[in-house]
Amino acid sequence: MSKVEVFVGDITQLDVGVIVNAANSQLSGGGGVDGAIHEAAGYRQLQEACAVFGGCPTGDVRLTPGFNLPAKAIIHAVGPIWRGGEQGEPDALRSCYRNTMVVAAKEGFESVGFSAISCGVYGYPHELAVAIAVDEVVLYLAEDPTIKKVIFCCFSEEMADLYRKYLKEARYDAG
Ligand code: AR6
Repeated sequence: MSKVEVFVGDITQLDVGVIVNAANSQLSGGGGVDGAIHEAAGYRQLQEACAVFGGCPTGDVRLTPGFNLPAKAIIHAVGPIWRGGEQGEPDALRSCYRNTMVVAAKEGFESVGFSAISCGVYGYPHELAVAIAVDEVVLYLAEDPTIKKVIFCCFSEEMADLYRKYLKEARYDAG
């Protein structure tokens, strides 16, 4: 069975096939995890790779190399900005996770490290976001054996506990 883990720390340190950035729709870089990934990957080369796409719609993802990161590649996922929950935010967030898993599997990556998409400045309520993340990833893993390991990377123990709670409910034991 594929393994799902919870890691507390900096996503730029993860030695995995692909890490998932919480990007904006211009793919223009920014603060938070996006800023940390740009800094660690190499700002200029990552921005050059992103510029080719001319942006990315909310809910969708784009793949670039990892450049100076230990991860081979980066999937830039554009999460929704929370506007109360009635503006399609759950579907858009779900689609970020689904599209990431589809692209990662198609590219043959066996390990994926997710950041908590939309859980920072985009303001998505943490518990609702984690429920979607876990549900969509567990659903995908049941369908497709390509991806052997998924790591939910968080910046706080509070977030890690939420992932552990939902993974337990989904009958996944996370470290
Ligand atoms: N490693 C792992 N997680 C991190 C790191 C890190 N180095 N840094 C922050 N987090 P956010 P969003 C966590 O705001 O809400 C950017 O400016 C953080 O604690 O980075 O999707 C983009 O350009 C939080 O739980 O992403 C967009 O404009 C999570 O990562 C906008 O922010 C996501 O927080 C996207 O906002």
